[in-house]
Amino acid sequence: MTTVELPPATPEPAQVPVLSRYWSDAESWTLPNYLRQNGYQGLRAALRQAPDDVIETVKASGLRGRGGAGFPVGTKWSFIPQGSAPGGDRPHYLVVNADESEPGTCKDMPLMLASPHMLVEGVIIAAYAIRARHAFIYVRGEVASVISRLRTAVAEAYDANLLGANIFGSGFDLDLVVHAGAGAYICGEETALLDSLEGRRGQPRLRPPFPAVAGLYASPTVVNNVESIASVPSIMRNGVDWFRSMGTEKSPGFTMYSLSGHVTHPGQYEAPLGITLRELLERAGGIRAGHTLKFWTPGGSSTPIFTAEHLDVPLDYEGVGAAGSMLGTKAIQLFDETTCIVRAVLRWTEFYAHESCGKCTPCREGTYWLVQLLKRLEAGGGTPADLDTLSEVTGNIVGKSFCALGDGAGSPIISSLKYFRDEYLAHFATDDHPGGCPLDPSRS
Ligand code: L3W
Ligand code: SF4
Repeated sequence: MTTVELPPATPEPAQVPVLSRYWSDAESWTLPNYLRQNGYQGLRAALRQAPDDVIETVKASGLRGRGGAGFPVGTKWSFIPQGSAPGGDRPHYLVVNADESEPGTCKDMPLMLASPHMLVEGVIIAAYAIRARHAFIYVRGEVASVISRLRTAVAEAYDANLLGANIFGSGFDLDLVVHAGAGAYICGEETALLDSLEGRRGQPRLRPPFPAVAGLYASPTVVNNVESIASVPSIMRNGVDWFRSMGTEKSPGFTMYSLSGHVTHPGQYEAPLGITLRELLERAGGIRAGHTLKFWTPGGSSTPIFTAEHLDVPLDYEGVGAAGSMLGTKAIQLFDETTCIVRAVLRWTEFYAHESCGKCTPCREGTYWLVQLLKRLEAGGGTPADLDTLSEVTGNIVGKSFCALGDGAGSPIISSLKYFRDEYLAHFATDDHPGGCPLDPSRS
């Protein structure tokens, strides 16, 4: 093992791309290439400061969690009890939530494939700040290529004394483990993830206590999303003002928007927070040729849908919230006029019913019955009373389930009834036709 020599840092413009800047470079994932991209300069800057100062910097940057909830990252780090505070004597842990599985969400996997060292560097900085000596990256188990890429990067980091004992001669020690999950969406819920990491079946725990107080092995634990942690090195390198010069006051910085579905060029689009879908579509070539936008999700299937009316909503936490949805994971799934809303909602609901962990009755039983109702409605066999039942069953899940999966399952249903009730009604059989999707040309 030899301690790595860092080349001189180069200035960075306050503009995107930051996270995805080197994604198309040959072998962007290797340590030598990452070092040429100002890699580990953020760590060096952090290690020159006291851990509490690093937390203050991240707090001042206003960086918000990119995993769905938008909780301020520095604030979460500051919850970790220190010194003589209750719990301050227990070991601290950092856990990266890389269990990306929300329908439409596909930003963390390419980030880890192309720039695994950006995440590893962020992990070391975050662990130093919260005084953790052990960190884990909990990765979705199905994505073998990502797991392998991460493990190679971690091995490179150990060889270069960027992990292990006395990192950069600072006296700070850190071990990092890449742990593969077993393919359950619920393990993306932070407390289910911790149960799974401890070797148990992944099911959500009661909160509070939040992980920051009692997390992994009942010890203070920070759980952060991949993109949140990967954003930290650039803040440490370039400073708070640099970060805040992008995005909005309450949602500062840059982020990854994932565009999928009926769009000309699907993919990852890095942009300052607050960009609109209209602007993103200009970059992505618009809705596929000859078609028009019908509905879309701003942040994955757990966030209430939007329609073409919402093209100019600022895609930041406040803007999307004020318009009646959530920014979530910024997974923008786009659907044109050929898509049956009932069929789309059924597909999402089948996903939630399949992934319901079964711990609480409203979600376990409710999602099953939602699927039965939606199947009947989609096939044209329902009656208007079924729409009331659909709303009632959904109302008995949302806000009454043990974790956010139940709320997420209700989002597409409630919002689709708000915007497309007439299309649900148009599925019912009449004297003129046997029912079914009105967009289906074979319906006589
Ligand atoms: C200490 C307090 N810590 C809150 C921490 C808490 C967590 C974070 C946010 O769900 C959302 C969900 C999905 N003391 C604290 C505290 N914290 N109060 O802050 O907590 P919370 O409860 O607001 O959200 P959450 O449980 O993290 C995340 C939505 O994201 N979502 C899900 C995407 C799924 C994926 C995936 O594919 N894996 O990302 C998309 O919209 O519905 O609402 O760390 O501990 N007083
Ligand atoms: Fe499990 Fe669903 Fe209840 Fe969450 S809401 S605890 S996923 S059954």
